[in-house]
Amino acid sequence: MKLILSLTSPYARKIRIVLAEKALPYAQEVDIPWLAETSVPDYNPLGKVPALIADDGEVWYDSPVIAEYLETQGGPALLPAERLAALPVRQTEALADGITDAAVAAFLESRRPAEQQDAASIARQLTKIRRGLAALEERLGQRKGFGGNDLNLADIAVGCALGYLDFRFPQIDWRSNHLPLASWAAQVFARPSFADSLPPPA
Ligand SMILES: N[C@@H](CCC(=O)N[C@@H](CS)C(=O)NCC(=O)O)C(=O)O
Repeated sequence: MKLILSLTSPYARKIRIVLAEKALPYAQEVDIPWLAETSVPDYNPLGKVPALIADDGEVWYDSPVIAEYLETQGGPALLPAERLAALPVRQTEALADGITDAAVAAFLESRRPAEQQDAASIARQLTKIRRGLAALEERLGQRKGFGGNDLNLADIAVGCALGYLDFRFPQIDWRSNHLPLASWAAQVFARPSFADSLPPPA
């Protein structure tokens, strides 16, 4: 298998962590989708990473679909096999990915020349992030993790969303406002799969 990725992509990080937790062998091809010379559209018409080239030549995107595919490839299960039981896990994944989407959108807007930035658009994305964090804390409740005792895809997606906030928006300081998420994250971030997939310094 070959993963087409950028090392700063939180969605690609999600898949790197899934591959590491499942101990599945794969090669990495770094390809920055924003560069003129990118080959990413050859794999994903949407021009986004991650994309996974399977051993049979099939190409999978986006990250939820890749995660579903990898579930068929062995290693510890990260999703319940029963479809209805998998839905809450996928719902938390969607919530976490949505926080990431809002953070990516706010970051891209903030990179535009100052006079072209839309402050209202950034504020709207930051509100989504705030609401999303509150919803995550509620979903975690008193549980040890989003998957109960065993790490699952929801834990991985949430960890990547929070890690992306640390990377691009340290000023949000989600730990101070969400102590249960902070203590959960301290455990999860210590796993080798998370520690080994940190984005390079900005
Ligand atoms: N929903 C997609 C999102 C992927 C995505 O937006 N990736 C970003 C990198 S963080 C990208 O490739 N952006 C390039 C673009 O939008 O043209 C997934 O979960 O894989």
